[in-house]
Amino acid sequence: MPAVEIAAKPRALPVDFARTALVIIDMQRDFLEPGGFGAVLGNDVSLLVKAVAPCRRILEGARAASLLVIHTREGHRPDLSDAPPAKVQRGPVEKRIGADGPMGRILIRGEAGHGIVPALAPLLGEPVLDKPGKGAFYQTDLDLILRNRGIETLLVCGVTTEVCVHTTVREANDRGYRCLVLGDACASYFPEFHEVGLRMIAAQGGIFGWVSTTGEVLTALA
Ligand code: TIU
Repeated sequence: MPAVEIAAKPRALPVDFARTALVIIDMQRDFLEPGGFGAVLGNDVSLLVKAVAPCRRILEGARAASLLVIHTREGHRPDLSDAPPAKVQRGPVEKRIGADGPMGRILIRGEAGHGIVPALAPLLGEPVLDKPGKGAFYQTDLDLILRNRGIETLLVCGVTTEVCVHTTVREANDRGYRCLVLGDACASYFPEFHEVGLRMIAAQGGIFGWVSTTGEVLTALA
């Protein structure tokens, strides 16, 4: 498939969709629903819910175009053996990773809160990566999966913009992938961090990648 130009900041990006994957970061109930980890920390989760519909639109578009779709989830083993003590031992004991929350143990694999929100549920055959860190490359086989498929460009969306999306984009950029971040399909508990996070990606000639929208990508896919 020839390259198609997608309007983006700081400039349009030519994309070969045959070598492009959609990566949806951590759209988990723990972050998005009342009673999850994010809400327990005192965050307004409605700020994140705004990203669900754009994520759904780009997910449907990617599936229709047979793009590789990858879902990630942040979380840990029930025995916390993969959770660094420095990550666990923060904040009040009752709000830490592994503590009991309204949707099961916080950020523990297999618990209800760890699951992806129903609107974005993975289909059979779509890789779901469980990651112990903020970045999707750290201690996962994401790079191997992408290289085996000849992927060179990532469409990235999910939550939160300045934490797991940013960390993943920085990791991907250093590994040679072009990252096109879909700004409207990302969100943060801190709107100002979301805005500045997107600006940071596109600054300095696109220091970490490109920033666009679901609408621009869907137009290019059509
Ligand atoms: N997925 C992700 O961003 N994990 C976080 O912990 N984000 C926060 O903003 N806390």
